[in-house]
Amino acid sequence: MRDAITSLIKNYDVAGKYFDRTAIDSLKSYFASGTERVQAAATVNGSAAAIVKQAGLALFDELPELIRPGGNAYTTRRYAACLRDMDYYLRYATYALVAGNMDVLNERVLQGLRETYNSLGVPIGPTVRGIQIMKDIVKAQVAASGVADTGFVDEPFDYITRELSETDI
Ligand SMILES: CCC1=C(C)/C(=C/C2=NC(=C\c3[nH]c(/C=C4\NC(=O)[C@H](C)[C@H]4CC)c(C)c3CCC(=O)O)/C(CCC(=O)O)=C2C)NC1=O
Repeated sequence: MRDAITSLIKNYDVAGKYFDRTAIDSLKSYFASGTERVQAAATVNGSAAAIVKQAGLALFDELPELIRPGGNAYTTRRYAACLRDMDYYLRYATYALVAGNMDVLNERVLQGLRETYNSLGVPIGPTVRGIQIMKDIVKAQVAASGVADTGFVDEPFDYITRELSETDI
């Protein structure tokens, strides 16, 4: 599992090079954005359960067929599995935000996920929609906590979306 710094060091070490201008700029931006990334994680940590619940309600409101007979989230067990998956995405998104690197998502979340979903009939489109709804809720909360530019919050949610759907968003 890598973060912004270890991945940079790895790349430069492989080439046997000192940090150049590009590396220094990316280190500067990683440290400059550090406080805001930690603030975003703290905001999510304080209200993760509520974020997942709110996103789930919004998703099922938008796509009620998911929780009707025949829907993939129909039955208490599958409804709970769906919300649990949303919670995984949220938690790992905060790790990736703090790391400033998406590696943790590849390693812990995305490996084999499409295949699992396909074999269980978990629909990708609605899952991705749920992830995007969570992104919007998180961004609003992070903004409310005083972070002026919440653009960086998009990255892990969009990354999961892209990797899961393998299509442009
Ligand atoms: C930490 C990394 C990690 C991830 C990401 C993960 C996902 C994951 N979700 C699963 C199931 C599931 N995932 C869903 C999710 C949904 N169904 C819908 O209709 C919605 C669109 C969506 C919620 C947004 C459902 C309903 C199941 C149960 C499917 C079944 O058993 O029939 C399964 C199959 C095993 C199980 O039920 O626990 C896995 C492995 N597991 C992991 O360890």
